[in-house]
Amino acid sequence: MYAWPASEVPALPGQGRGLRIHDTATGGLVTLDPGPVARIYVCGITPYDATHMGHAATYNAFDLVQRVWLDTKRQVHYVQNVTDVDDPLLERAQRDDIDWVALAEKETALFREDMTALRMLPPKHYIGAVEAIPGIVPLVERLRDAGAAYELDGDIYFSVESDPNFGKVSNLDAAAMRLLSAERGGDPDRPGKKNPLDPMLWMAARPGEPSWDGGSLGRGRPGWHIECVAIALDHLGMGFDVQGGGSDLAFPHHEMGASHAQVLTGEFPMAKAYVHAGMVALHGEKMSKSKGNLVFVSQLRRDGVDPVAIRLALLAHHYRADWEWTDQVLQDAVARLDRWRAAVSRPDGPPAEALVEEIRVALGHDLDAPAALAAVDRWAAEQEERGGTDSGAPGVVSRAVDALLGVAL
Ligand code: 5CA
Ligand code: ZN
Repeated sequence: MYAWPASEVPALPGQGRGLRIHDTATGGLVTLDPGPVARIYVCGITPYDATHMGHAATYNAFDLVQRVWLDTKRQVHYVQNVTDVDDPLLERAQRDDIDWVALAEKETALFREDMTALRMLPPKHYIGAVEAIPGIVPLVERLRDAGAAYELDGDIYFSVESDPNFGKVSNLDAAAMRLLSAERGGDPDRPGKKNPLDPMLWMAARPGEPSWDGGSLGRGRPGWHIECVAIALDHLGMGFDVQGGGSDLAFPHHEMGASHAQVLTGEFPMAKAYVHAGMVALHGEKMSKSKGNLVFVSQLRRDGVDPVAIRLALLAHHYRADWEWTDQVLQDAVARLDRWRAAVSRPDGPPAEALVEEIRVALGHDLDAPAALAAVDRWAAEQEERGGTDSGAPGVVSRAVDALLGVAL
């Protein structure tokens, strides 16, 4: 499917820096050394409700990854999916008595608008689960033929025991995995499974639910994890640089995806770094579509909030931190945006080369956006207090925050 329009990324003077980033699988910082074309897969939305600040924060993190790479003159090959058929989507459509396709299309369209307004760089390939089905079916058949999948009342499950590296992405103990499996779309209590954690690869058609021709699998629809594996392997191949998502995707989603890919290709890991963003909360609880404690990007936009201020509010938190959305967070961002806009509209200022370097260093070190914002704050404060004589500096600052932080002043 089509994605959304790209905003311009200005080229900056000087030299971009490489990226060190936290990898959940190894539990520490890794130095990524992509070739001339960096490859990144970011898990997309399940489009049954509007984009909330948690989604926006997660996509902001992976937008920064790309901006750091673009600054090193690399190309970025970015792939994102849309889980446009899955249980929560079908349940919401039924609850609201609307067609599930119409619901998915409406919310995906709104997501595109939100991403455009927030200046998030679009993926090169934006792929829906439904359109990926012809590529998913042969993968499930291969897993089954390799003895890594089995049938249970017509449904096909992946056997986690077929993967010697199972567990190496999330590094959790069995009890934690079981708990999270039940919370996040798994069915550990279903009788007849070989291992309670085994995830579904292909769900046989249910009455009243959409289904597709699955060849030798019979009619049905794809499981969640194989969806992302099929799309990632098709468009990026094995061993790409980053798989990204919120921390709630480490297990089971990214763990199971790595497992499927391991059995399919004999290789581990599917991604060189598994990068996870922290969870944004509202009123003390993780913002989630299922709980309904949400602040929507589109609602803020309708209320007249400048999307650039929303972006600054996201950037004020380190991507790996769990944090709480409050009115104060937004007010602080609006005030910072005013200060920055005033600063870059003055005719001159202190030289900006050191600031550009500081932003690069901050982002290169595990995407430390708060440190980057603090550096811009200091430049603006110095300009206000002591002025400056460099007439090129405000323009350089403006281009740097645009290119590296996606902030248009
Ligand atoms: N379609 C799947 C991924 S293949 C999915 O998880 N969709 S989602 O709509 O539920 O979430 C989209 C992205 O937003 C995921 O990366 C998820 O981890 C992230 N996310 C969801 N809630 C929050 C939150 N409260 N804070 C931060 N990120 C969140
Ligand atoms: Zn995914």
